[in-house]
Amino acid sequence: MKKRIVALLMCTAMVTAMVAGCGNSSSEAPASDDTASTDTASDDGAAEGKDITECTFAIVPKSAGNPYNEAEAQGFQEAIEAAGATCIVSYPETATADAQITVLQSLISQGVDSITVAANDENALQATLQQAMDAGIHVSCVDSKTNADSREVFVNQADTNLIGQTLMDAIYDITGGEGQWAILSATSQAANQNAWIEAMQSVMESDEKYANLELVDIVYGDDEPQPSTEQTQALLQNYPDLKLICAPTTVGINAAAKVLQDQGSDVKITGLGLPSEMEAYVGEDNVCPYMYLWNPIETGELAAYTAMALVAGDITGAAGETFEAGDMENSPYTIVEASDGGTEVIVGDPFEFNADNIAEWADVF
Ligand code: RAM
Repeated sequence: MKKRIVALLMCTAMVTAMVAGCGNSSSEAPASDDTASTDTASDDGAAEGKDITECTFAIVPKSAGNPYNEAEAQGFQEAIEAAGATCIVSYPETATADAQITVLQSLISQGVDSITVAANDENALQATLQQAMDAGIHVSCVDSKTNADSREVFVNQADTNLIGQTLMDAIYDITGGEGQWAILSATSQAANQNAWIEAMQSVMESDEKYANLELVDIVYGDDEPQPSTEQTQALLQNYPDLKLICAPTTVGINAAAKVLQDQGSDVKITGLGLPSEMEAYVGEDNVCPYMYLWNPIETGELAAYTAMALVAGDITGAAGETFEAGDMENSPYTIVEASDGGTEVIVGDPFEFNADNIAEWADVF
């Protein structure tokens, strides 16, 4: 994980195979089963691409007002604009599928060339995203995926099972391997949090080592500070023997840490947090001994390179394909099979933030 996004030097020439212009509108785009589609894969498997400098790339984050989403959108926008293409950042009004559908419909009618979405629901966007793909718009996911039928590829911030294992190791370590703990999640429909929670649960069930840890509750703060605060207070009230809360959401961990610190509670918190929001709470003797995340700016950046590679026809989203991502640390990236039958590209590994490094990262994101 790099500390700063160095100037995005990707030149447009790197994205090859440019023939057709961009700006398909739904009215002029062929249906998906139309053999004349501009993006039909050729015999050798490569797609016929477009000149990305004439194309518009949209990103639809989960919600507005969440600094994590803003950092991700920032990375996306910087990479798209550095390549000479046009970027639209469209935040839904709330962290719901319905609000995202409204935004997606608008992007489809504007005739954008590519939509990258952080889905608020794994299945509820399917019909709308299918409509986008039928209109010749490339669809990919970042942060939180749709089902395999509603995307060409998913840009996953870190391997799902590795996140589950990493968080369980932290929970085991901080609790001393025994006692009650609870999860404070984002929305109940969030595909990314649900996948991480499932991964944590399977780690717990697969090893006797975790037998003395009791997961007493999973609550949802909707990725909003106030509900997350209230859910934390309720956990403390309902479970007097609680030892730890794990919040796999930057909004949740921040709200919970504040409650624990304000109450002088002995309950510890860990999970996924932004260093800029958690600096005051992280440290061995603090409410959050340590926590994890990745670089959300880089996640957005890789999502941009992925979308551009799809539109340029450099990739189709199939497992085994490789593409360049400017000066990103792990470039070139390879698309792999995802556990849901679709494909994904993984940005990197989760990174531990602790007393030793929190201050330097707090300035970055
Ligand atoms: C919150 C959001 C986002 C997630 C991070 C870790 O900001 O739910 O989707 O990836 O937490």
